[in-house]
Amino acid sequence: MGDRLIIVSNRLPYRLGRGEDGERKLEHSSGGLVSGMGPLHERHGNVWVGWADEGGQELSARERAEFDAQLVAHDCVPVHVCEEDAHGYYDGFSNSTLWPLFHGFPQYTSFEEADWEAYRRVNERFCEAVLSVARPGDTVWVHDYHLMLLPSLIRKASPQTAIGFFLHIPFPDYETFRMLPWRQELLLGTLSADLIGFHTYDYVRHFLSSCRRLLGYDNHLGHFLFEGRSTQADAFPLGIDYDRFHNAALEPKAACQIERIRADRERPGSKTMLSVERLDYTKGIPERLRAFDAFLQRHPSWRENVVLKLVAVPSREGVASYQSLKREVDELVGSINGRYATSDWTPVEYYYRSVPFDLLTALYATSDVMLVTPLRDGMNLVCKEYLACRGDGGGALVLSEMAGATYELHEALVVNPFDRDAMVEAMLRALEMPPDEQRCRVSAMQKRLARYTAGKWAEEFLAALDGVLRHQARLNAHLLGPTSSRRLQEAFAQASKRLVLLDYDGTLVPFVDEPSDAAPDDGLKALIARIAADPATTLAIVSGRDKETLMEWFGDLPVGLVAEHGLWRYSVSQRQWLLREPLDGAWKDRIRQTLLDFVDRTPGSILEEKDYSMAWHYRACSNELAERRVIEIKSALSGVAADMGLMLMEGNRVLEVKPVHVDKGSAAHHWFRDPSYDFMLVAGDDVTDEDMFRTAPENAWTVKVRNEPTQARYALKNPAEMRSLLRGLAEASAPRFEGRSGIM
Ligand code: ADQ
Repeated sequence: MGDRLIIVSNRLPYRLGRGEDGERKLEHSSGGLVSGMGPLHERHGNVWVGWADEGGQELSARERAEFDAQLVAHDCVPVHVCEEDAHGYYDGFSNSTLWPLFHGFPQYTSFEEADWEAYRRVNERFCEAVLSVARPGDTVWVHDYHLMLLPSLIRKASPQTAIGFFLHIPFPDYETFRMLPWRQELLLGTLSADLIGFHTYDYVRHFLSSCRRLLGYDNHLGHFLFEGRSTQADAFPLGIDYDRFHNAALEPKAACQIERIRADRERPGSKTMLSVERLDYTKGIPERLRAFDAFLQRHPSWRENVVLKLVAVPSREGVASYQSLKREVDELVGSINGRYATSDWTPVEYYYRSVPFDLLTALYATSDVMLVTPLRDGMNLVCKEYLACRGDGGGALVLSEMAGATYELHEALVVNPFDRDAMVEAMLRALEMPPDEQRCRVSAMQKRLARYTAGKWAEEFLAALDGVLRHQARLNAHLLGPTSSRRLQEAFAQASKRLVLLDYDGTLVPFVDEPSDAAPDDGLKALIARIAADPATTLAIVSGRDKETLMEWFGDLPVGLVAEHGLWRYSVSQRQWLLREPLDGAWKDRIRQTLLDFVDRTPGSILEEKDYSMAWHYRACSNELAERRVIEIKSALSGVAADMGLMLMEGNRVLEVKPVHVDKGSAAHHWFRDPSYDFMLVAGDDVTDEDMFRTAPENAWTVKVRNEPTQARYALKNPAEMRSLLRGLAEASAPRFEGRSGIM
């Protein structure tokens, strides 16, 4: 990984504010992203690219230039976007399409082509800004849903750049995500990153499932190959700057606020419940207010003895759903206060504004109960900040199970925010929680938060990115580049007797959902014919397919054929299929019904029956279901298989039952044992081809057509690259007969 980090997010860590004297000045923005990335940004040379937030102030051209200059002096690169695009990109696609849909609010989601176009254009503007400062060796870390196209734009312009992407909001399940008309573009946009981070493993799972179902990309423990590059998706739960919050309550400024808040309490001994957030429909504010209403209704003894302080920062006021939420909250607060307030008690104290840091920490430190009950929240930092401010180890946290933070904070009182009874119950438990229990729960959570801070989160993400880059470098060391390809072709041209063994599916043609749709095209056949036509070359297709299919496809060419992973070999000279060893296929009757039952129960799967093997294909099935079924089939058949000398072999989205000892390696041995070959090329793409790679003589050119760990000496990225290699061999081959053309 490079030495310099370029952080990219929608907003910069500074915005334009006004000092006490009314003068314009840069202000630090707050929030988790800034506290996580802040220390990294301050490291020498690092820069932050983002949208320049003018804080709603009208600026002249000269004032804007001054603002820019100030930002640049703080190692920021401002991105300027015209007003129309800014509206379509920010209020439109980011906050009226992605935000509601990703949080599971399809009813608030708009699908406007013009917004999407603005989003694309603004992502391109960000790309230009990144490229204007990027130098070779830099690492770019892109943040959040506003910039999901940016990784692929940067990758296209600068293929070698290390790119990380982190999504701060939930990634929805496939059923929700697939509603987006631009779903594939968004997935492809992020997949060009080397590492894709989410707050929780659930979001990782959802993302991987969408990649599989919408793009057909499989993964292995979150690793997958995208355009020949290894990419990883993983969970990194964001923390907070724990010490900053923990120490804040001890600062004189906050201590003074704390004193004031305590003195202002309407009644000695009364308690405070607090909620703090942006005014957003995902945060569950109306639901919380209704629960509080029900609480006061059911527990009259708490009337006049508890106050709910509701602190909501104005947010996205340009979006209609936020305007109606504001009205709803105003009305609910009015109705509760109207119903229960007395001359010296107001049940809900509502502050519709951002509060300064010292007041915020003082509120945290003095509130008996913190209510964090979003309907959906990627992580939620407020609950973590509250805990960090409890220097006394007291307080009680009511936390929604829909927040990503719940996974780390299970000592909280965890509630379903949609369940009003459960919310009322949790409020009561929190208010009545004995001090010992409070301390026990809070200190357990504090220990975890103090360890996994925002800084640690950033470090771990960058270390994981470094790990992915090292993994790629190891894999790429195997790639058959131009120099080794040339050497391979020279060795081929100079050899007097050559062997070329080629797997078919995934090696010569890409995978398709229906196995029978993968017939060779004319170009491929012409290419194989030309290589095989040279009398000095023996070419064989070594496949898992049945012999009838191979005969139909290649029977008219002078090529050797191996079917069913080595069970059958077609002898060109004898013009007949030879069975590798005498076998009995009676076992198929014993397991056929079991496999057919699995086909019925697994939509999209098919059973292929060959002479001495049976293959259950699940390429067109949902990933989760297929994974589960593979385990079930293995356990259903393991006993029978052992009794009958069979093995269960997993290939590329296929589970095959076949006799033990029959594999492509032993089939290829028929040629490998002949010492007169002075050139051997063996190519394949999946686990069954590894048997050939393992048994091939040391000097053979073994090539895996997938850039992943292998026994082969070299790797190519895809069948297209394999064809291009074969084209080179065809040109070096001596044609046996003239007049063939159309080599592709
Ligand atoms: P948000 O939806 O903004 O963030 P959250 O994580 O709670 O939610 O962060 C809010 C931040 O704003 C906190 O640092 C809080 O202190 C501050 N804040 C809230 N109300 C305030 C007020 N009235 N005055 C001053 N400050 C206030 C998104 C995702 C989250 C995810 C974060 C970080 O929606 O799920 O946790 O990004 O990844």
